[in-house]
Amino acid sequence: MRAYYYDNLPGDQRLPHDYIPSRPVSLEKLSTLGVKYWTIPVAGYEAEVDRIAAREGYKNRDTINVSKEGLGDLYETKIKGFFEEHMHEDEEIRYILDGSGFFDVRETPSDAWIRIAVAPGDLLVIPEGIYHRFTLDEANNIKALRLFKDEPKWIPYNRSTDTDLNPHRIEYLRSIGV
Ligand code: KMT
Ligand code: NI
Repeated sequence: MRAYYYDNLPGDQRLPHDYIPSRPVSLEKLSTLGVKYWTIPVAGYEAEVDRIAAREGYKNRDTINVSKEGLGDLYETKIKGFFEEHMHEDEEIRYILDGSGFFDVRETPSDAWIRIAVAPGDLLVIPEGIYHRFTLDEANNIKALRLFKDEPKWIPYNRSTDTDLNPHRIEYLRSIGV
């Protein structure tokens, strides 16, 4: 995992969009935004992921393959949807099994984008209520375990004046002390 401020320059979302020189973001900074992170070697990952899942109450899981092959006819629509700025009413928990990609999360109160480059072995928890988006990188492939607490709540609520008033958004801002 590597996190840095997104340069906001126009151009392909799959490019790194790293400032020159890069403006790195620390794990502590991510933690103040409620983003949690672990690294677990993919070889024999099951036991460690099970342990964290039990501790954190992640009862269910499935696998998602974001690639042309994995998504078929849904590919273009999904890729567009993932990159719309949105929030969820539950955590978004991803353990990367293969490939790579970028999760962008909004820093508050600056509203700057922080880009989190993920690779196999990364376990990332994006808190409920945070504004975020996802894109593949130029390799165009990622395979991830999606973990969830109870019923999957995958609904993306695209950012708007309505989401600013969503109770999960308000609770998120309270939780980070904003
Ligand atoms: C999501 O909800 O944005 C995704 O599942 C993206 C792909 S998982 C690496
Ligand atoms: Ni999401």
